Amino acid sequence: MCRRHSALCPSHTRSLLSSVVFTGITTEIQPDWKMSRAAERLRLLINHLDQPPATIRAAPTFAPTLSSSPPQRLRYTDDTDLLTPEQRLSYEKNGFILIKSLVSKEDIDMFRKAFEQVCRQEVKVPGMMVMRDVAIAKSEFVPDQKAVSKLQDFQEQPELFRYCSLQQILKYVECFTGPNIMAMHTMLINKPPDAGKKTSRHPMHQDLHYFPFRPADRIVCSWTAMEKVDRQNGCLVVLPGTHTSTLQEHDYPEWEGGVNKMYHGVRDYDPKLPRVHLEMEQGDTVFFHPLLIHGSGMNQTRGFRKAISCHYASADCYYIDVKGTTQENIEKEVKEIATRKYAVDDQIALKDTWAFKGRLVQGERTSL
Ligand SMILES: O=C(O)CCC(=O)C(=O)O
Repeated sequence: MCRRHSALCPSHTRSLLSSVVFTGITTEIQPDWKMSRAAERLRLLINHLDQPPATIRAAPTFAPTLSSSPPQRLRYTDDTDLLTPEQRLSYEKNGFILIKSLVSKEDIDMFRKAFEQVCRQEVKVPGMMVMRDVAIAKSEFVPDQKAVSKLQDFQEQPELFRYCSLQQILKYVECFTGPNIMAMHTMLINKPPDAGKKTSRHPMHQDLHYFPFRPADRIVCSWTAMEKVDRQNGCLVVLPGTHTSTLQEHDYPEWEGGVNKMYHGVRDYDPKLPRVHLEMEQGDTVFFHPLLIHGSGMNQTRGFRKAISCHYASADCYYIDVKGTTQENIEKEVKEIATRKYAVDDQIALKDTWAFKGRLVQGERTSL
């Protein structure tokens, strides 16, 4: 039986431990079943959490949820024998987890070279968007990477797309998505030195705003620092725990110096919420939930701050219609770009653009 669906699967601590710990039905355990050491540690840790356990119902996934299914504690992670109990609990609580030195310098050098080739316009990549910082694009035409703030949708560039298939990344992704994995959204972010207008900032947002597929808990972003990132060059900033909230309304922030295209921000969030600056070394990778509110600061250095990232979703996810939701504004914008750039029919729905660019990287393409 699969690791995710069944509350009966003895190897599935995500569901079984929950039933043990929170329903108190300890007699359900078969006497001959032995808890693994990791599971035992997890049980102890959960029992020692200082706050009272919030009852979280089994996330609606792909199989019909049994009405009698027990309340679940571990909602966001699967037991794949990779994450330690502490790591799982940290992701459950904070919505992100940082893994040191996950991608090698050699790989990063290759991604950098592929990026530079694109900037020199030596290759044309179908479907890829080459974006420019609003302040730099307006001021002058600068050839090469200085003009490029982001590559988006590089699934047809084999060297860059190799990032999305790295086994060491997928091993972690599987803990959040399960075994059938689609690479849905790819980016190489080349945050430029700020041109004095603060446009190199990325407003605080939830990535789910951009995605017409669910469930959110089966989506995860991996973001790898291609060089040292810190507060000076505009590292990621996250609001821990906000992944447990719902999708908020997003729009362009009213910034004096202008805002980059499609950089929507959460309209209202509590500015007093604790924030964490993720300072990282080259190759360090953070995995985070699509409802986690995050953004990045201004690049106050003279260098470019590079990161490569991919949003993965379980292939078992399903598309939703965003009509009548807070996501209508982004759908409108994406459709305008798609019709202008790729001459596609304006009847195209947001989900069609995603079905087109998603790529299977592990397992079976079951739904998306
Ligand atoms: O790399 C960054 O500066 C932020 C990227 C980000 O959050 C995004 O593009 O959604």
